[in-house]
Amino acid sequence: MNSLYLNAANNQETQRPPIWLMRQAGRYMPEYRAIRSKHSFMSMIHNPTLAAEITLQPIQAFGMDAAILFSDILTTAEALGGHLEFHEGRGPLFKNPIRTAADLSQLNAQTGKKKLSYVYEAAALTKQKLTDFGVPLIGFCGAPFTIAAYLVEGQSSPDLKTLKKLMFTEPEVVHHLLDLITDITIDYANGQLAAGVDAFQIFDTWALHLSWDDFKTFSLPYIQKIIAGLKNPGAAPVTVFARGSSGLAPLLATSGANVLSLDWQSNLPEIKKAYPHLAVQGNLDPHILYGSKAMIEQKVGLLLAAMKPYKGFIFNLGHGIMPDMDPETIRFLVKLVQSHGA
Ligand code: 1CP
Repeated sequence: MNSLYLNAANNQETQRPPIWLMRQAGRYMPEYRAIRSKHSFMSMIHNPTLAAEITLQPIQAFGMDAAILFSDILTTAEALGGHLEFHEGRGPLFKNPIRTAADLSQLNAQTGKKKLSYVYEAAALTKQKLTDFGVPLIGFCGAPFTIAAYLVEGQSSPDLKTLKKLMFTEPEVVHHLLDLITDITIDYANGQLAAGVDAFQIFDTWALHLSWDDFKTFSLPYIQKIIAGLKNPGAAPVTVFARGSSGLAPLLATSGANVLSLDWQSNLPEIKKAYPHLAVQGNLDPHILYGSKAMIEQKVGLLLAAMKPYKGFIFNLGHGIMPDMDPETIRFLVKLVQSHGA
């Protein structure tokens, strides 16, 4: 197996940095849109055969050094009892937002755990199909705070006002919700690892709204609990991603994760220097990919040069590929990084 990604994630020397890209399977690919035109997003993630096929699409087309399972972070929220729908152009929608102590009774972690086997089937099938390509498979989940944000807000929110009101009026309700999410997520992470994923990533996309203190109260302990709850610690490297990570990096470094996945505001070499025992992943601003080839070469060159002295670097974007990006640009980027040091 191509071990560049796993070696870098385990903070070992690699001949060149591995590259994979958040949202590498998705709407920017015509192959994805061809399947999507016939199925709803939810039916795609619930179908292990389609999920495996879509996971492989970017590997077949561009040859990234790792695959990430085609799924979504909201699977746990749905299994817990959230009535999840995706509406074209609007993103996720929960028809039963959780905003009071009474609402919590709609959620059940124990029955929820039994509803996620479709993801483990998708992971196992994908692993089988990946043998021909020889790249590792990354499994993932949402961090409890980010999942709570969707369950409380009921949809994507610019400021998490409803959740924040609840945090500062009835914190015990929020902690109860975070406990339920953490419980199901520990089971979920172990289920994916048992199905064969080689690495695991925790996405705390909405942590950027939290102050330092509130991240310590409402997010970090739950991420720590998930990582501490892995049955086979150290067997598969764990990455933690947060937006707003330049400020939160010192706290993320205490999460128990092996890899810090950082957004483009972070000074990657400085963070690597501060936490030499951890690997870092990131952190090209994805908008740069709208620029000319010369611009992309310049910006990628700067990042590669800045990280050259360090082991344990995984090239990625600071956030996901946008749906309107040109697949040829993605091909160009992957080749550019893979020819580095050759
Ligand atoms: O309409 C469509 O075809 C669906 C678009 C889509 C895709 C391709 C969604 C809906 N999710 C995904 C796949 C996905 N989501 C992956 C697959 C692997 C890969 O990266 O290739 C992963 C890892 C995610 C994770 C995810 N989902 C996050 C965390 C990472 C991030 O982008 O910050 C979040 C916040 C979600 C929620 C979600 N799912 C889909 C959308 C449009 C959203 C975001 C909505 C919002 O802004 O709140």
